[in-house]
Amino acid sequence: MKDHFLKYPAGLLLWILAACHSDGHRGIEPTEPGGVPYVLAGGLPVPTWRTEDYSLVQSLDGPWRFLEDPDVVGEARQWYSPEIDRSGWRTIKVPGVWNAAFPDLLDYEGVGWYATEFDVTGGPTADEELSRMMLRFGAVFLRSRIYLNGVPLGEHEGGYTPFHVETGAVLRRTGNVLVVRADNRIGWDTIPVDTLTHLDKHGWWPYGGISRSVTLHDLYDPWIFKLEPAFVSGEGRIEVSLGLRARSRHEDLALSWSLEGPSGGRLEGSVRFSVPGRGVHTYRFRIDAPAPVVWSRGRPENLYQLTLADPIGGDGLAVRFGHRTFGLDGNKMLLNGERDFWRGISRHSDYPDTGSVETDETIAREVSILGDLHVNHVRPGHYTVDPRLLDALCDAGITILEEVPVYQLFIGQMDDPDLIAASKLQLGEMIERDKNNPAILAWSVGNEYANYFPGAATLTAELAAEARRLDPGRPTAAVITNVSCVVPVDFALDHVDLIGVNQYYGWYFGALPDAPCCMDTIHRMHPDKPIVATEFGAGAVAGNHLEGQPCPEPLDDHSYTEEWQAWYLEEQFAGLLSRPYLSGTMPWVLADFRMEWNPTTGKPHPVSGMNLKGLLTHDRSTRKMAFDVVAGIYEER
Ligand code: GCB
Repeated sequence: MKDHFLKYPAGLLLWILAACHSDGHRGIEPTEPGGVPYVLAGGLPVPTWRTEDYSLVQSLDGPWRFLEDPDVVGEARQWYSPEIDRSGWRTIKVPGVWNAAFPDLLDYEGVGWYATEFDVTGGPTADEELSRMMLRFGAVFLRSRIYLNGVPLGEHEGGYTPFHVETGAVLRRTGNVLVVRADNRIGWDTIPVDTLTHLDKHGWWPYGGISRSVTLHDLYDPWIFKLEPAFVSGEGRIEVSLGLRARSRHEDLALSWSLEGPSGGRLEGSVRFSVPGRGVHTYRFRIDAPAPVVWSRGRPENLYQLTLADPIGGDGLAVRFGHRTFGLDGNKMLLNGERDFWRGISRHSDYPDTGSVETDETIAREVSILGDLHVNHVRPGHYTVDPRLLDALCDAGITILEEVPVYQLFIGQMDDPDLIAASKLQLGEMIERDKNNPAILAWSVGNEYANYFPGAATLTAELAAEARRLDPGRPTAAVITNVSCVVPVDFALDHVDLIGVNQYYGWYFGALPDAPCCMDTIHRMHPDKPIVATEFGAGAVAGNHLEGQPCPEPLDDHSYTEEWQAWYLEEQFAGLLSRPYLSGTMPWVLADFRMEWNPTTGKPHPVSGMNLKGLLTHDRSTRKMAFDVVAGIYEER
């Protein structure tokens, strides 16, 4: 933040001029209620993902204690109590999920308890101010209850989005015992849901427990939870939306900001504002800057950083953002004004040793593999992924379709008001966290829910409306199965801007040449909406080859050989790419991953509990033949 250097003379001049024109103490406008939307989760507003965070006091990651609770006796036996003897508990590294950490718990679906002890090593010096602290959990799958020093602090549902609990007077300077009760049972009433298609079996591994970092924060008064800068339609003007949560009234606070541009230029200023009292308050202010340097896949370094000093003198809160346009023109997508085609891939956060936990290494390796595959776009999961992965994708110039885990909901689920509310909350938590990332092009409101039943209309309309309320500039998407190609009925797609179609012709059903016809049907139903082939693929066991047979093998079309998978994908691409209206192809899937039902085609599935449609093996060490096929097609486009 302190760097001032300017690399480019032209950029320097513009920034100096702009700095001269920006009035140092511009007023800040409180907005009407609802003027800047936000989401409340567990009583606290969901904060923006940040690159620097003045509120951070300490990380609580590291070795914790863990005990599984198959008989659900932990509460009755007070396992949350600081006095409990935990010498018999296992040790787990947090972030860490039990199914990956302990081989004997690979299949365990139930309750697990995590515990750690800590002293407060920073934050306010006065003991009475300790009560203003907050614990942040990056993600805990799926339902969690938080206890501090034996006192329940809060609960959260949703395994992929962060949540926060205030410590109140329970926090002590030393000898704190933090206990997390996590429950990874997916039910009819959770999001993701237990699906009717595969009762009790899930489409990806329900890795249970603490899967992202745990941190302790000092909630200053006021606490800045939201910082969203955006260039106004390509002009130099930046509108900044700000959200504060206050515990008291403040008159005439000064908030200083600094803005760093991609050319190394820097602007500074400050705004004054008053906080009318306790509660959540939102504001808007303006920064005059030179016209934006556009973020694009080719120029991913074109990012800005806006830093706010904490009004009472912390280290600063900084967010990255970038300017690009992504618009729809009939059935075409336009990125920065040019026709966009997603040379894409879908993937899961799933690794043999860490399960769903991303580390710096898994993220760096994944982004480098995506580069080798020549993709320009990714659907990173059927769920909200680690924000560090999204930042890394942004830095690599790979755009993103981020999805909420509204997965295969059926009648009775799609119209369940509680499930709609839970889906909406998870969608809101995702959008509020990630909105500043310019690589995210659209929000997907769900995958393969039963769009051919009327209940899909309300679900889709409500989710799309929530996405638009929070982020009016970004298109919404829904991903459907090929059922609507067979029976051209749909109740969802009218409510979203973009359509994703998953089809497995020639693998699960039907004949491969029918794949593009399926797209044609959806195109006829929605000629003015962009359509992306969001999933298609076939399984192969790495190292399994066709011996002495012509390829494709004449009779047996499901041999799980690398040749057959490669041939299948070539044929799919040939058919799909012949359709000029199509806006993208995203084979399923980057790497093999654990799933609970066997994605079988009628033949015995060669590796139980593993989806073998990966272009790479689960550990990413081996590339199947299909990897080069896809890389070759994408390199040429
Ligand atoms: C799908 C699902 C995806 C599955 C895939 C498969 O349609 O969206 O979650 O993993 O098919 O391989 O069956």
